Amino acid sequence: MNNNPNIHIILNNPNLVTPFKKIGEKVLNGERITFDEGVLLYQKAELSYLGALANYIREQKHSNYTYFNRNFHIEPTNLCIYTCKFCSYSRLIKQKEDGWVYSEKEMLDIVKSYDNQAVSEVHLVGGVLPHMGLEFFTSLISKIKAHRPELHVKAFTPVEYHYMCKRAKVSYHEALKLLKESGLDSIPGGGAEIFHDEVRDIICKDKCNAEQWLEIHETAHNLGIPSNCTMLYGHIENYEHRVDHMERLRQLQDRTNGFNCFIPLKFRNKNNEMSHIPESNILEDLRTYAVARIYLDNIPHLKAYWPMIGRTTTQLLLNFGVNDVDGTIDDTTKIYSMAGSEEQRPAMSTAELVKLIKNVGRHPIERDSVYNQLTDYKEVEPPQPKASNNGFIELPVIGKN
Ligand code: V47
Ligand code: SF4
Repeated sequence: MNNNPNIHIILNNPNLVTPFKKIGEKVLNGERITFDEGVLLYQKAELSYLGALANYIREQKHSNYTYFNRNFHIEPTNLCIYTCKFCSYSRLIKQKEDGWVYSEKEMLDIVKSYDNQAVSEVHLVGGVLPHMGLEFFTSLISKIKAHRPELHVKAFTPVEYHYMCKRAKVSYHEALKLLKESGLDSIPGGGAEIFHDEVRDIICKDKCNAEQWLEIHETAHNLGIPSNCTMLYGHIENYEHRVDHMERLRQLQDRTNGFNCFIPLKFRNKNNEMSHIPESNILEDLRTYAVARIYLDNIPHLKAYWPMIGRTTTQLLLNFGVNDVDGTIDDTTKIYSMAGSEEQRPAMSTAELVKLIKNVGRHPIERDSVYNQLTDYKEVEPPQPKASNNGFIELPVIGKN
């Protein structure tokens, strides 16, 4: 089912100017657009045109399917030695009273608290602290796997990997090999922000740089560890910076084919050092996702992280290239506050998420972490949530790396 105006109607519009006709033809022919064309799309393309192109690509690649998985998050700590200006979640070491640092046992207890739930993935990521190094995390991951071998461990970002390698005086290859042997299955997309130095030097100067981020993902891909990638947009960056960011990801993907999905992350401005910067509006959000779908022709999936972007925008984005809406869980105990999130209650059960997807005419599929289909919810009734806390469901957290 195609929810957008037919791409041919858009492309046959006599008012469509030559560069956009050419880009449209490239998309129809499965050809790649250039850097300049990416920038032009951001600057000048009509939203309906972008939506038609992005939706065409989405449906060519994934038909009407919309994926989600059942996962939970663990953050070892919200203290961090780094000082990214956009980070509204972690606390500086000097503000320790607001922070937490979990022990290995506490984190294993969190894993065990999901023993009776049909979750398929744990997403493990947090701030960077000196004592949480390579040894600490290899031990933690191997104990998680010993307890629940089939649970997919998606863990850490190049920010943490770079720091732990430096401290342990080992290469990226050695560390990732060791972590893989301990049970690491994949790497989430965080820490990418905006690669270009003009932006990175201002918003997150002290953590791993673009080259290190890309090298760590390339090393992981070469070891058979798949990963995701992100872009933090809507702050001080311009369109050239965004396309440069996607260009670097596209080039790496050409070499390794190791990225599963791209996740544009809308900058939220509450409780951080960039609060004076207004947030992007919804039109800019739709535009950003659509251009990403068109530009990143070699990355299979485009994900909307619904707890941050919001439910309604997520539904709209399903017509602007998005085919994945991240995770859900059906039972929980606590709610984190997530400064600046669109959602007052950023948590959804499987049943709610299935409904959200079906309400905009899409076909919900529960997937595992590497996009194998687990359950087709077109006909199947989703499980009803076990409301352990007045119906509230634990929300995934953001702001790490
Ligand atoms: O790298 C931090 C972002 C990222 C803010 O791979 C912010 O499946 C908006 O990468 N406003 C971490 N964004 C989260 C992340 C992620 C999330 C969900 C799924 C996956 C995946 C990855 O969060 C950080 C940073 O770019 N972030 N602060 C903020 N104020
Ligand atoms: Fe630390 Fe990550 Fe926050 Fe930066 S974004 S301060 S690396 S937790």
